[in-house]
Amino acid sequence: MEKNAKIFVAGHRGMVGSAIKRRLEKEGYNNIVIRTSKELDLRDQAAVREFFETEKPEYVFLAAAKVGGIHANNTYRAEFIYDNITIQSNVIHQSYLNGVKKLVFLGSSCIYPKFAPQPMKEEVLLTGALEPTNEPYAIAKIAGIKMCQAYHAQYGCNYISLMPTNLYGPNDNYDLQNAHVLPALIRKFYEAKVEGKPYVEIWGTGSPRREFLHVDDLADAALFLMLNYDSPEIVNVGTGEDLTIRDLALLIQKCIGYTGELRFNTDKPDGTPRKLLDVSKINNLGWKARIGLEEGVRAVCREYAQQRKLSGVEAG
Ligand code: GFB
Repeated sequence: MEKNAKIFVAGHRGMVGSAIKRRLEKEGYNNIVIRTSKELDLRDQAAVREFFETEKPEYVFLAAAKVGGIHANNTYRAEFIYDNITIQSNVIHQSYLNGVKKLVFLGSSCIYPKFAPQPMKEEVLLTGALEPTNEPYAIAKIAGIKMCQAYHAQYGCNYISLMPTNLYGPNDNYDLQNAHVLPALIRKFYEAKVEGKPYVEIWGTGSPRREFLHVDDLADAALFLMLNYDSPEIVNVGTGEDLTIRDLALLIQKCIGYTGELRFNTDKPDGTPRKLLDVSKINNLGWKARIGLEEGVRAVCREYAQQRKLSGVEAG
């Protein structure tokens, strides 16, 4: 990929797309094409066709998607399947028709069966039933993987798929209902501290285990694979380490400096009991995550506090 190659980062305003764009710019790529969703609705087949025919990008990072935490996935089930299938179908098909040299598709660790053996190897895909709360999203992502593989098999397209674990970092969504657990808890602890609330509500039992990867590491992996990996077989991207939601809450509590109580609301769903990726494949290719969870969470807490324009919430 030449430094002046035309690269389309789809979803550049989201957490993943913005991290990929930052990473590309840092490496000196100087011909990045972007469109806001207002300028180009990726669900609109005709608009996507016109965009590809006009712009003719050479490389594509497909980071545009409808995403959210356990509540959003479970509530907006139709939007999660429709938006994601439509966006990825339009972008992948137009990439093929317009001679894109290589495309990176972003999946998710929720594509694997709910009770897959841990840590989850790439081979466990489609060996069991999915977690019901995010089945529509997972089915859409599985369709994206299969589409990339089908276009490789029939047309020889170099479209690769990576499966990130749960992500966090700059430009995350902090909506209390629809966010993922890590940003939601940062906000809850932050507001509880500022408002002097005696407790913070944590959804579920606190016992599910999750793995968290900083989005800058994911962007690094996406570029690494764009440059070094040419197979339609999926690749996991994670740290290889997980922790319970309770321990994540304790870490965030410490970073925010909140001294109140943690209360677990077991009326809320736990979701998958454990979701840890086996990352030996990407490690053997020569890539490893670099940002430790505590370091990453401290940075995000600090950034969140700054954004709220309030001082005094220094990490630690
Ligand atoms: O991050 P999260 O929403 O998604 O929730 P998943 C992870 C765990 O944290 C669940 C608990 O056990 C939640 O019950 N949790 C505790 C909370 N407090 C909170 C809170 O305030 N907000 C949220 N959101 N959770 C998603 C999938 O699953 O993971 C998506 O739905 C996607 O499809 C994403 O794959 C990465 O890890 O359970």
